[in-house]
Order: sequence, then structure tokens, then C-alpha cells
Amino acid sequence: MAGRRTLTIVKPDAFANGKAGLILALLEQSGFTVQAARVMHLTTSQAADFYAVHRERGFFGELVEFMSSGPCMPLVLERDDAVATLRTVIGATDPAEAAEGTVRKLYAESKGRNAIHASDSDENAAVEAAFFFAGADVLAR
Ligand code: FUP
Repeated sequence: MAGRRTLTIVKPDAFANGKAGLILALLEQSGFTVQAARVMHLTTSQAADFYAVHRERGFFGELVEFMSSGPCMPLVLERDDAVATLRTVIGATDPAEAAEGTVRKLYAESKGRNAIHASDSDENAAVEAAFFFAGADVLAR
């Protein structure tokens, strides 16, 4: 059964542009509740660890540089079918291909500076939530 929690990050571009609140509002309007939140500035080492799955890709250096370029806002979100629903709400990786009304269509600048991250499976959601939050920092079920 699909899980009820996922991990998202409002990325440095959207946070710096003052769009974090608007993005959070859109997520809440989409039925998500916030179970954990923080604002933090990732080190290059943390950004590289978080995106380690992409380390062989040509864009990895740029991705790490961008994700450590300023503050971001990781959130644990909850609703039914959380992972798949949030992937729909954020839209395609490239904002040029993202559907109308999605976070990336509304707020992303480019494929690299694309406003928001969302976990792509229940397993990764659990791993990524643990990357940013201790168990005690996430609301109890
Ligand atoms: P997504 O799951 O939609 O965030 O996309 P991916 O997991 O494929 O990529 C992770 C991040 O790598 C993207 F958010 C942005 C960056 N990326 C690029 O910069 N260029 C690419 O061609 C693909 C991804």
C-alpha cells in the first residue's frame, strides 16, 4: 500500500526568491499537512551526500553547487498516496515540460534550478526524511 509520508525540499532558488510560503500554501491546498520543517544551508558535502545517486551524471557538480548556494527548506509532508501525489503536484523536472499549475511550472527557472525536490518512492522518502530529521523532530502519528 502506498505510504502517507514524503519528503520535499523547497530549493535555494525558490527560497531566495521569496516563494517558499507560496509553495507551502500550494502544497497545503493539495491536501498535505506539514509533519516536520526546517530551514538550513546545506554544505557541499551534505548536498553531494543527498544526491549521491546522481554522482556519475554530468550535471552533478552544478547540482551540488546549486543546492549548497543558499538556504533551503526540507519538509516531511503527509496525505494519502503521498509520494505519487506530490510528484504530480511538483510537475516534470524541466519546467518547460511541467503541467500548468504545478510548482515547477509556476516557480522553477530551469531544469537545474527547479524550485523543489520530492521523493520518488516510499523507500526513498523514509531515507530522505531521516537525512534531514531525527525521529523526534517529526510529529508522531
Ligand atoms: P526530479 O526527481 O524530478 O527532481 O529529477 P531527477 O531525480 O532526475 O534529478 C534530480 C535533480 O538533478 C533535478 F531536480 C535537477 C537536476 N538535474 C539537472 O540539473 N539536469 C538534468 O538533466 C537532470 C536533473
